[in-house]
Amino acid sequence: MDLYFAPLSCSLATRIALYESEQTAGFHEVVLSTKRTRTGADYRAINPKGQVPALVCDDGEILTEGVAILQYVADRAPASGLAPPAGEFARYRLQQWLNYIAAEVHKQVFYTLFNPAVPIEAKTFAREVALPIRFEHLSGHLKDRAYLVGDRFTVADAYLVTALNWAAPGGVDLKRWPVLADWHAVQLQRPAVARAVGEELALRAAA
Ligand SMILES: N[C@@H](CCC(=O)N[C@@H](CS)C(=O)NCC(=O)O)C(=O)O
Repeated sequence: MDLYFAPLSCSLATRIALYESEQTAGFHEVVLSTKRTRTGADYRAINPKGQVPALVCDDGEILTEGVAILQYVADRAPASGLAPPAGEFARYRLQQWLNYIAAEVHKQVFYTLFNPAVPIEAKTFAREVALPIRFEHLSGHLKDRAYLVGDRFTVADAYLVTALNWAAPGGVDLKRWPVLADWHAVQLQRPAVARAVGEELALRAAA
């Protein structure tokens, strides 16, 4: 497998899932502003959408969209528990959270905050209205749970820790939601998460 990623972007969740499940993969950094890899290759030849993550599977199939990639990676290593088995109700619960993080947190909030083309009024709405609603919802769910789904770390947690990393650079003080701040701090201590974040921080610093 080969993962196309950009440091500290949403593709970090897939790197975390790979490390959590001890799967090997090649890693190819994409410069999102030029849509080229670090080696100069045209990234749109891999993913015409120009977005990370993209996963080139061992049989050559190319999978895009983070929530699909995360489940694919999890299903290749069922013993990791990164996703409940397909067909069990818990799998739909996982998909519920993956979709919530993708659609409501990632796109509605952080895409709006980070995209320079978005008008200031929309950014203000995202920061002051949309974000608090979503963070309250997540806080309510996590206040008496260690993980989003069931009693072990899943790819939904990998995606959420990735999204919460964006709070500080997005000008959001996560301490306003102590449950989320504490949960995020705990997840950052997981060896696979610490390794993935540390490696991508180093890449970002070197760029
Ligand atoms: N729907 C895609 C969105 C992925 C996405 O937004 N990736 C961002 C990085 S977090 C990106 O590649 N942005 C560059 C762009 O949209 O051109 C998914 O869920 O995988």
